[in-house]
Amino acid sequence: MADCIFCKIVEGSMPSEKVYEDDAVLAFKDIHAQAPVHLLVIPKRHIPSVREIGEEEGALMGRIFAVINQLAKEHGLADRGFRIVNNCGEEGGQTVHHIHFHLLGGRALTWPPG
Ligand code: D5M
Repeated sequence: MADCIFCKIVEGSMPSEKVYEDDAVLAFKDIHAQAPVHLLVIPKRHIPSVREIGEEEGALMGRIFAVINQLAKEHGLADRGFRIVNNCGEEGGQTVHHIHFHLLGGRALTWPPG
């Protein structure tokens, strides 16, 4: 999508600090890090939110979670624990409308969220 900043990151027309890439999935550092490790894992294909996820996206979602698991291990989070966050829609706090999963860790995270 032309006006989507994450599509621009996928295309390479907007810079990012990439930490993982394959044919379908990209991961990069969140520009407003909320924890020592704060990565965003996205499908390269533009999907606006979880509301557009169906059975057909099962393999893609499996790949995304396998990538999250790999990144958690690589960043020393597997033993310590970590959090995966998806914000969906206006009241869910979603600000970028290209589905993304936050991987947060490296400190003790509090609950509940605001
Ligand atoms: O989270 C959207 C997240 O995207 C938020 O934590 C900031 C991050 N963001 C926005 N623009 C960029 C760029 N250009 N690089 C890296 N990270 C970025 P949400 O769940 O939609 O609230």
